[in-house]
Amino acid sequence: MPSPEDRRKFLKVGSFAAATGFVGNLLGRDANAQEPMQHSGMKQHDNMPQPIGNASARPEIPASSEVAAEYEGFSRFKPSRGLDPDSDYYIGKLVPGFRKASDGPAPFEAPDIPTLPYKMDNGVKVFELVPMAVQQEFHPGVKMNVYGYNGSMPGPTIEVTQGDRVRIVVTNELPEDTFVHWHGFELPVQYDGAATLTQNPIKPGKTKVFEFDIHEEGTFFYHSHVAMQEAFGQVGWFIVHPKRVFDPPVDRDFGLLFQNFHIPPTHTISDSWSMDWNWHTINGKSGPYTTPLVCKHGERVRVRLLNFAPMQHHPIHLHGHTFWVTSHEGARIPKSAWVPRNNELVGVAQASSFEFIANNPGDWIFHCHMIHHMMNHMVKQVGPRMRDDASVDQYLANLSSRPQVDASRSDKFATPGYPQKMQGMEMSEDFMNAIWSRKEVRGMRANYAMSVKGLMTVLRVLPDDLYELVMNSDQPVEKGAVFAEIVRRFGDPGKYEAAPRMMM
Ligand SMILES: [Cu+2]
Repeated sequence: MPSPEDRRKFLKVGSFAAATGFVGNLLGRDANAQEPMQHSGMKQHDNMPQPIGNASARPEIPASSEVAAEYEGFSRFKPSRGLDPDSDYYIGKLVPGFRKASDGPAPFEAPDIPTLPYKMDNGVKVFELVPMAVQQEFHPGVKMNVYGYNGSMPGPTIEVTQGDRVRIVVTNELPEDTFVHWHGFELPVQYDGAATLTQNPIKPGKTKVFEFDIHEEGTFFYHSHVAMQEAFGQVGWFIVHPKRVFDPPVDRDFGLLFQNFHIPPTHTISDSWSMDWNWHTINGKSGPYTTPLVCKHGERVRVRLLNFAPMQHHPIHLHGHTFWVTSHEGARIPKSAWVPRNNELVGVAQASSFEFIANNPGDWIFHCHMIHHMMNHMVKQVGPRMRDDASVDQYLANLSSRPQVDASRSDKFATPGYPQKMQGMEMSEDFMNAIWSRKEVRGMRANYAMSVKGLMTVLRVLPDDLYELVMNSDQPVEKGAVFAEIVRRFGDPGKYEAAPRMMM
């Protein structure tokens, strides 16, 4: 048994090798593009990008708004708790958004998922839903063959209001039978879509019409009621806004739909038989291709989370904020039973809503906390490497030429864990261009994509002027500039850490 001192040395050497190997891999094409790695204790704020915007760190309530900045010790503009756990305003519990209830519900926004259009027919909202095979780009250039609806995986969002009557015309374009279940609705039994218990299968090329009244409100979803089709991705949001907007109203209503797949290396088709899951998607994308949720400083935000993993629960964690769990599935929880959390376990086929005041500016990671879910395409690549750095091709034709087996640990693989050297993780120029092509990521730290992986996304809380810059302007924004500006206004600029520079 090595001494603690030896173990520390072992880990230190291993992790340093891992870190430099990782960065070196990523930047391999142009080593000069990277500045020397900075280490703590060094003066770094010289690298701070130029100031952008000129607002102070003291945001003001818009003149037209009737809301306040402070509520019994809780501030909508800075991290704070409020004084009394029994107060309506403790951790921002009932602190209103800027949006008035009379403006109706905030629009539902699930990044990367389209909304299903409808037509009115004599007071009925008519939707056309087409179960079909879909090619879905989990990562830039990484296209997987999955099942979805109307060309999308997850399927497009059905969005209605409590009290609506809906007609959903389902035409099956899959090569096999399907069923569609309207998850959570209290509807007449023959429309429930439970395989053969309540209806006959919808055959390939055939159409079935579902029609029912919706008296509930909340977060629902539709999905295939064939287990293997569920594991292939057949699910979509079915959002029902309440007839009377809830008090306090929210400014943002985001949706994050979590899924898992098992797709072996070199395959594009999920193994729905698997007990293990190596690809993880949020709204059909894997981190860092997941699109950040962007809101304004001081807003009241709702995030609806749906876990549609086939087998695995997700402890979902948001940094920098405490949220209230305000609903589960199709029901608002009475306010007296709301629970404040920063990590909430969302079980398979469960939907939970989180509400909070975005009072802490910055780029906050929003992720599943299970370590195998914080990584895409987990495949075994750790431990002793039998033939280190040798390509199989070199000796496949002539096995007698194969390299010597070396079962000892080499320096490179000294750290007992992953991701170590991130072997096999491709971050080509095209990949990085696609990552940075989205407006939602503008001004984030240059190497953010190295740490937002698998079931991870980002909540960006931006002061008004930076929100406008990122989301609504064409002005070029240097990588890291928005982050630096937030540190400058709200943080500790003297301790600013510049990210290693990258060409992309
Ligand atoms: Cu998870």
